[in-house]
Amino acid sequence: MQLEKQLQDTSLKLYEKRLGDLTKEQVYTVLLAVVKDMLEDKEEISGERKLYYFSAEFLIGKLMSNNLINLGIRKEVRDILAQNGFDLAEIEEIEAEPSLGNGGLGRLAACFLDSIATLNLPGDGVGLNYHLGLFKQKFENEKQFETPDYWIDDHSWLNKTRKSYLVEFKDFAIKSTLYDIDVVGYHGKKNKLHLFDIGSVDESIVHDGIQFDKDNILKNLTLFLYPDDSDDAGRKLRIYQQYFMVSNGAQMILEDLKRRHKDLREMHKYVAIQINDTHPSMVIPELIRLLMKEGLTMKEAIHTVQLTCAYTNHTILAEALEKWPLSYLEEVVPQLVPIIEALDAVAAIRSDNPKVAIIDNEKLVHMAHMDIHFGYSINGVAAIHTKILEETELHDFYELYPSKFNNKTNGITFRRWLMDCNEELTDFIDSLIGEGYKANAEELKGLLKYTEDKDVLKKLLEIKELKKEQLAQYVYNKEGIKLDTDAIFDVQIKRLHEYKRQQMNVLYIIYQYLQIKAGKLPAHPITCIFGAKAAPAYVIAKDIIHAILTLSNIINNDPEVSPYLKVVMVENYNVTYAEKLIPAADLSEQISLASKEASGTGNMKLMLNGAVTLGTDDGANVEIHELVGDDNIYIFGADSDTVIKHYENADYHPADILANDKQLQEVVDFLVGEEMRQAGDPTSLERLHHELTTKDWFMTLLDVRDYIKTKEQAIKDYKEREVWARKMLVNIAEAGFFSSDRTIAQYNEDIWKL
Ligand code: H2P
Repeated sequence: MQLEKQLQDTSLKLYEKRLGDLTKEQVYTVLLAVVKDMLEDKEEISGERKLYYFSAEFLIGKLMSNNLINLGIRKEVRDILAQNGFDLAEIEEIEAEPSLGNGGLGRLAACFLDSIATLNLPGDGVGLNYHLGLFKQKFENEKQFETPDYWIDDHSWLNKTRKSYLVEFKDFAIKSTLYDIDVVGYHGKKNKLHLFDIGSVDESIVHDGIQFDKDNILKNLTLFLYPDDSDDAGRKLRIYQQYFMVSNGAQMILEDLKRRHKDLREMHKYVAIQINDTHPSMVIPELIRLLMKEGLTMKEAIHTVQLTCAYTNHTILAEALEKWPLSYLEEVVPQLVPIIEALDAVAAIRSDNPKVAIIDNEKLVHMAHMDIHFGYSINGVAAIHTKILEETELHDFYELYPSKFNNKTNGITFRRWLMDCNEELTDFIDSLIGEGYKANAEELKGLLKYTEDKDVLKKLLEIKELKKEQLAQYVYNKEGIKLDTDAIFDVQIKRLHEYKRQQMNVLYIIYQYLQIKAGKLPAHPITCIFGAKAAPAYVIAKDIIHAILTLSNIINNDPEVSPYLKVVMVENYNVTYAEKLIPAADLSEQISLASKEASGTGNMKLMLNGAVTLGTDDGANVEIHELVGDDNIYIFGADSDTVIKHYENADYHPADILANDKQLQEVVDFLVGEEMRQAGDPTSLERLHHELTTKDWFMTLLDVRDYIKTKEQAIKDYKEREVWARKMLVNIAEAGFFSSDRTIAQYNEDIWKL
């Protein structure tokens, strides 16, 4: 009653009309205003010690439905809207998705914010408000093009605050503007996501896709996440962004401590800072600098900072472990240089091993090294990843600081990845085991008692069928492609990267296509669905997209093949699309080269929604495998020890494999055969072919045979519907471990101690 009145009053106030007479867009605006008011009234979570989660990305997704769930009013709102002639789902569609992240890293940060608030821990996010986000992906001529993602409109979740800080660079200073987004916990209080910005950003300087003048910092600073860093100007822009983020965050933290009359020498008693990947690493020297300005000696400043900061490593790929030339830092933030040099000197006293130096012989600053020396905790994001860090990648550091190392296996919030995106499954689970699992995810195990219950298994299949139909409708509206819901939905959705091996899936598709052409039909029709963005300057990743789209064109238009095989790559894959794809997936493709995928979180989301994993023993797949057992997962490929040895011995050569496997040679050569050249761009296809046959750095050909064999087995097994449904059930039941509530409880217990 109260809520209905609020909605009606707001409707009258904003539009001088009753709710029932508004357009859908107006209803959205009214609902947004009412929910924002409710959030405004929520109490903030407080405590002696507070966490600040610094991250370049927060891939928060649309917030309306999530906020309604966490406020506990979703059903009520749905009823009120229905009485007024509106469908809540349609209203929710209107919201623009914030474009503040790229892939797993940013989505993890978003899940963490949800869990931190839900566990009633005081913890805010600190990041930047990129006006045009990562980019919007467009497909033209079977290729990816990038355009600006204009996600901020007049009505958004951003609340402009009065907080502002002066950030000094070498040649100028900029005053920031702070926007906050309220983050409400499930039936709980709230924290905030702080997004810093500047008033002078000018979207009109962007032309020809996402080109812009990289030197014009006042106009470009918060335009894009991850601006192209293939030239000097781009790399410096990233330093400008990173420093802007951490200096604002650090100033805000110190301001708060002073307001609370705390002794800055004891900052660590009141503050924990989690450095998410290396992008926020400059927070360490910046805090030291600011504390010295407040009168601390360098020794005192270093002491408290290193008890405040903790670092999470998300990848062992060298490209993501940032190393900035000292000369760039001198040009952008010279005030940090003496501090970084002093830290390097302290590190050199602790160890004379050049491999752990902060500044190396080529005058490159290793940001991760600074984090490890001057942070009190370093964690990996899945058991195998942390083990590889300790034993291989960061072994020298592990010897130096064994007790700083710890593992925190990633997690996902079930509010978004089950309750929000799959209400049908949620309701069904509620009916079987009650709602306790929503607060204590381990209770999902209660589902295991139904593994022999035919009715339950049947109902699970029905829900999957329904979600597949919903997805098919959505894909048809967006992409104009008709999906056959009887086919297996085989889903690979993640950032495009060679180590994630979308190209191996491409080879499978070619293999299957040639089989069908030769009259050998698959055991069951299969639809291969991809969603992925490639970094704009990553040429081979774009070639892989081109190969997928070209294949999709050939196969979907071939009446001989398309009844058995279909290929779809959805445009502009994002959180919203993930929420449609994940509940509808049958097979979850997690096929990275073992040792390379730190954890993965899509694997957890898909499992929770009853998809069965087809994957390598990599990242969190290893833990999924342990939980569900051999019968409920399809594992293939070389293990991480074997892969690491191949790299050490430099003895992997794709040509050797091809020389001994004529059929595989034929599959690979199809990429540059007549059909593909006719339908696609020969230059791009040849480049990919050349890469695969001469280099294949991520060992696609090493695993592809086993991959094909295992996938064929999965397709066969899928036909045994009840047996398959049991696999689905076990996966859902064992997913509880992957709740980000568990992950965050562990972070708090071992690292933050809030
Ligand atoms: C990265 C890792 C994933 C990990 C995620 C969160 C960088 O995400 O590669 O293995 O799960 O961080 O820890 P992504 O590749 O999706 O951008």
